Amino acid sequence: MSEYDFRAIEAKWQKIWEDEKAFEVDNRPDPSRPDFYCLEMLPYPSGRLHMGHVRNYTIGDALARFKTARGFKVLHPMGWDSFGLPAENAAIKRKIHPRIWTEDNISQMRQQLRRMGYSYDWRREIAAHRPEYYRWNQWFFLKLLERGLAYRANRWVNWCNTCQTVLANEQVEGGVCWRCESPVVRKALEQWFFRITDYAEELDAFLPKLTGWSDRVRQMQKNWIGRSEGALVRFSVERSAAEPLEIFTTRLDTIYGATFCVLAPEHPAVAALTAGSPEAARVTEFVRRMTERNVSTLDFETEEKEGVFTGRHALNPYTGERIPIWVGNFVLMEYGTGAIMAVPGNDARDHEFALKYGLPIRPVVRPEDASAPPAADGPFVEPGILIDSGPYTGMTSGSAFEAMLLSGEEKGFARRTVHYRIRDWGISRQRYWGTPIPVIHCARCGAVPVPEKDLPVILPDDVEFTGEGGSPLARSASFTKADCPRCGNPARRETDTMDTFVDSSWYFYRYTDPQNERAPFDAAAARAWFPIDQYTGGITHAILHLIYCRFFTKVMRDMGLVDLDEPVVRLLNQGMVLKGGSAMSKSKGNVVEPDSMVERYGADTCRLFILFASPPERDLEWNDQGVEGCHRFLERVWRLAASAFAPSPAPAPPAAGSERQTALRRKTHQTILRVTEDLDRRLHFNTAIAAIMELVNETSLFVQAGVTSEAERACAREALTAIVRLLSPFAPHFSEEVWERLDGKGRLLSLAWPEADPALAAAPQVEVVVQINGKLRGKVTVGRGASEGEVLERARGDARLEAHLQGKTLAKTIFVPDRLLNLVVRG
Ligand code: ANZ
Ligand code: ZN
Repeated sequence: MSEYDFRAIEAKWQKIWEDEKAFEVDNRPDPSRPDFYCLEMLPYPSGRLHMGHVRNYTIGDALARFKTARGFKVLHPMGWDSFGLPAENAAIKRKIHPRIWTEDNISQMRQQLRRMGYSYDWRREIAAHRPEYYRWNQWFFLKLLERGLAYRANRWVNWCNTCQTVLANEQVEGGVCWRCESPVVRKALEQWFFRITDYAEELDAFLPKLTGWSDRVRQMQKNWIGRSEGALVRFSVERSAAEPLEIFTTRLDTIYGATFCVLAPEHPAVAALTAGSPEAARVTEFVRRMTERNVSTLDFETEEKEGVFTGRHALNPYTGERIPIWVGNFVLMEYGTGAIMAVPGNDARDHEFALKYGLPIRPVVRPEDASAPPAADGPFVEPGILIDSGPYTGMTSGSAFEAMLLSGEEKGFARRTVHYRIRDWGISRQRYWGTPIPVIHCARCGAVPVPEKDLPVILPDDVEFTGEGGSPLARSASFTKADCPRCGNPARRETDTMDTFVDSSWYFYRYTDPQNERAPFDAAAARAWFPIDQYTGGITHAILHLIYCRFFTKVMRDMGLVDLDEPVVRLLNQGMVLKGGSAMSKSKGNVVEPDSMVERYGADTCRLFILFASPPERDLEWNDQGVEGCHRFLERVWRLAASAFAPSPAPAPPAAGSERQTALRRKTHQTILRVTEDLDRRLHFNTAIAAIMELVNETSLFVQAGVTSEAERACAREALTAIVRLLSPFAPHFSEEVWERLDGKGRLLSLAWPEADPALAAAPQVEVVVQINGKLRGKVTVGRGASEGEVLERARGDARLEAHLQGKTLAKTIFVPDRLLNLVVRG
């Protein structure tokens, strides 16, 4: 008997799959095979596959293989999210060009993925850093510009003076630059934005339709979009011809309690309000201090509230009351109108501010339940019943809001509005390793888009990576020198590159038509595969990546490129891989390298363990004994199969066999049913694998007890073939090898999924005697092992038995499983 030589077996099958182009699919619709788009989030090519990747891709691969066996035509592609900072840092540290570093990493990781036996159609591979790909990012940028969805504006960024560069929030660690540790400052920069806010309403409204997404992710997106219904109210400024101040509130019902107004430090009215007044110097100083404060430590919820009085007053349009106007750090210019009315009697932040500066506090809403004890600390902030609110006193918050709005609308100082917390998407990065934004700045014509025929704008090679002095692109003469496409005068090329989230917002469309040179993809190709039936990836992308994807799809729909509203039907966010209770990480020193696992146990063992150890959405604790156990399990199946390796034609199992034969056949067919259901409905790989393990146990016992007759051999073989076929999505090399040895010909891959015979799977029936007060009254037929409750229910459903029970109360039951139910009744 040969050993389970996983090294030879895995290499052999990987070569065969490659030679036979086993996973290549075309785009032609096939009426006999429905299509299934199985997608996993593409990795950043760091150079090394980690267990998180392995988990993500094993889940996707098991599903892709299962669906293929179930008769679907499956698209299962892979690519590289290959732009981004690490390549640039490597260039600075090791003096390797980012492209070379990236390409090396890609070939290493592609090799690692192949070793795992994943069923990708590698002809469809894409990589974001290649001009064939990123030219289409540039093309999309031009289209968004045409549609008014891309624009340039001045915005605050995190800036490091030493490195002369913009830092992402993650690059600011404790208020200092992650690289040089000098303090991070705020700086206003001209940057490019995508107007995702135009789609805020739709992005929010479609969330309930994403029924194949978890509630958790939908809630995270909902919070991020942050829809709030409220009102805009105009407060005129006392002794001023200037425009009234417009404030945004979600609690118009509290307006009788507004005792002051607060403007954001950046509010454009601040300067005019204070000009020439004695407060001007203090206010200017405060505004300067606030706008320069360190953004990274800015957390508006916890930051100590600070402000200054402007010296001016506003008039409450509902009450005519005169209230002071302040400037405060807890009001954000980016939200609402950048101005609020403060109701310290009913709002926590306003309350804190009023206490600090001795401003009046006047509650105007009380709890509906008047007997409820007053809140011990702070104001009552919930909706309730109005007090001290003129004609609105006594109304509920809800009806007061509506009544006040109506009156304000009639008089022209209030209107209904909806605000969204989501901000436009800032896509500018002052970096080299990204898609160049296709714009040329001309002294005469301004920012001029690069004409479509001149795409791609290619990243230049003559750059130096020092890590200092801003973007390396800005120092490349060959790159920055350009003629204005409009007037032909010498001009300067834009040196910002795009956020890498742009690359990943539409890559899955490119997989459907990866070589297209005339368009990002052909509409018919996308139509053949979309929407994505299953998308698997980490929860860390629950917000940004998945919102940007949805936004891009909606824009593409409005451009007429695709005809769907949402790209992803079912979303699975797999849990993390932990060791010793915490996520595997270099700093924790608890990393298990996929390569060493594959070396030691083989890819199939690794895959099996990962799927078996935990349901996909949960975190998975790495466990060496568990891996060992999965390996022994495969060895056990191998030995079991080896006893039947002689490739003789499998005899048909007998129609009616001995009890022992029937029991094994039942288990076989039950397992097929169970595994199929677990994978079809819920992606419960772990319970599916557990069921296969049980079948292996029963089959071993059956074989150990001796297989002597042809009929017994047939039953054992039926069980064994089921085991091998059911295991194939999880341990594909192993299964193919065993199958080849059992069958002598053919590929498991080209075989349909096994079908269970429901009659064979059904539990055998037994007759249970039903007595009432000790007298035999009838019999019911139930599945063997039926519970007392099931038998009783069946008895009640029998008209003759029920006649004996009617109007009586059941005092006691005596139940002997599979035999007898005695009912003691009274009355
Ligand atoms: C008066 C009021 C009374 C408010 C009350 C709340 C409670 P959401 O629900 O998150 O949208 N606000 C408006 N613009 C702001 C800004 N730019 N910076 C900081 N706060 C701002 O929050 C809306 C509420 O947040 C608004 O309703 C406003 O305070 C404040 F008992 O107005 B409210
Ligand atoms: Zn020009």
